[in-house]
Amino acid sequence: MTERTLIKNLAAATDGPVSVSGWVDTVRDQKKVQFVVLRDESGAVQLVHPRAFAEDGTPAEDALADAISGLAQGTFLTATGELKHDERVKLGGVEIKLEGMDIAAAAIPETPIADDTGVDKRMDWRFLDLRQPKNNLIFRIQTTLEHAWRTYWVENDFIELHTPKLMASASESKAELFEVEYFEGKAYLAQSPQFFKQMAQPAGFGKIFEIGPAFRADPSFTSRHATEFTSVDAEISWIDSHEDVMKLHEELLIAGFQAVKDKHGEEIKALFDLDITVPTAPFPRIPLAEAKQIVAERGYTVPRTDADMDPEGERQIAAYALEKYGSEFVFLTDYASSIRPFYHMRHADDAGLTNSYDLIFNGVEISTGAQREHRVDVLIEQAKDKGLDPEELDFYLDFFRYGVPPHGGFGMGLSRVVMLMLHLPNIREATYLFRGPTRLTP
Ligand code: AMO
Repeated sequence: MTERTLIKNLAAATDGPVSVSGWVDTVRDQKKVQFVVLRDESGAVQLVHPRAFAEDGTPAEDALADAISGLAQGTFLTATGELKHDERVKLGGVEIKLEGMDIAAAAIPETPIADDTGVDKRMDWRFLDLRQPKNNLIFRIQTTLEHAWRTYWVENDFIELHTPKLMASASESKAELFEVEYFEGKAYLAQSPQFFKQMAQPAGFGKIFEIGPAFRADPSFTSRHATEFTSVDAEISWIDSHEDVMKLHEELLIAGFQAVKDKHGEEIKALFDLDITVPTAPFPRIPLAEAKQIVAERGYTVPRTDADMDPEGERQIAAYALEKYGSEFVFLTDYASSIRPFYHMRHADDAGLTNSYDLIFNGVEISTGAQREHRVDVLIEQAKDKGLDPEELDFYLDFFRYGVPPHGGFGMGLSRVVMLMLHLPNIREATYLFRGPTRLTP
């Protein structure tokens, strides 16, 4: 493979022969000198070529000049020449005096998207959109985040799972379920690895994690929902309560944010004008009922008392946590059993509340976690309470019939974390290829 210099590293390189590869951004074809701005995934640089003239001042044969004149925006080429630092050059303080070009792939002259193109059309042309260094950085940050999480898990003796995404029944509520034809019968796309990550507990795995796809047939068009998303899940045994799950969650997020700040802090500042704040534990914990009161005192009433926080409620409680505790993260705890799934453990002294939480980051829910009900008789009652038929859940209930440690865990949307970390306006920006009710391509 050819060694190549990333454009962002040119400023720190010494003057002399250099070779860079990238896409043509603009060509300024002047009478005496030609300029080409070349971009790669890390930045842009100016290439310059003074045209050749005969002694009498008439243009001389100049194959390189002809090639430059014929360049279309988006053409991918390798340029060789002499790197020169020059403070007067606005673009990075360097330029390359061009000596040769090797065109790998010429582009069609009309580029379908420009800087001001709307997000939907940009998604149509996602590969062009992703060429932007800012967009490239989003996915390098995501890589660092996932790597830091895996490192944390491996160092803490977790086992990585890959649970099946084709299922015989729903894994969350029956709403939002994708049904697919499966030979003579039907299958369903996994909405979360919930049942199978719990199964790893009676299997004796103890601590597990998974980063994998989840599917929700959610018809809504919001800035935070996708029909397919990457779910980051963990499940641990031998817990006393959901407090142990929240502690794990905090440690994991701190490790991830620290790694992102260390590796990309400067680039994030330069491209997003943002300082990454590494959170500190403990994150504030506020019971949901109290959070609703706090929000009401701030002048916003969540429409229904028996419901989850709505988006405005989440924004308000996040603003409160930031003002009062200086924290971008806040756990909302003790959700009512009426709005939680049957498998959440209920309070010993108040069956109306669960040992569960949602984690809000910069005003949006990024995760749900809970201690699970592991006593099979209680679990069956809770399922019935939710109108579920225990017979349909028999495969799941079996996990609890042969000795299961008390356990709990959480599920977290990867793109939501990235979106909120970088203050992106929409989950589509933080998803490589977004899937929504009207988007199945590219
Ligand atoms: P929940 O349904 O709250 O909990 O999902 C967990 C997290 O997954 C993300 N998420 C989504 N992201 C994008 N688009 C969607 N349509 C979408 N739906 C959910 C969110 C959310 O907080 N099994 C439980 C978790 C557990 O208890 O372990 C579950 O799936 O960030």
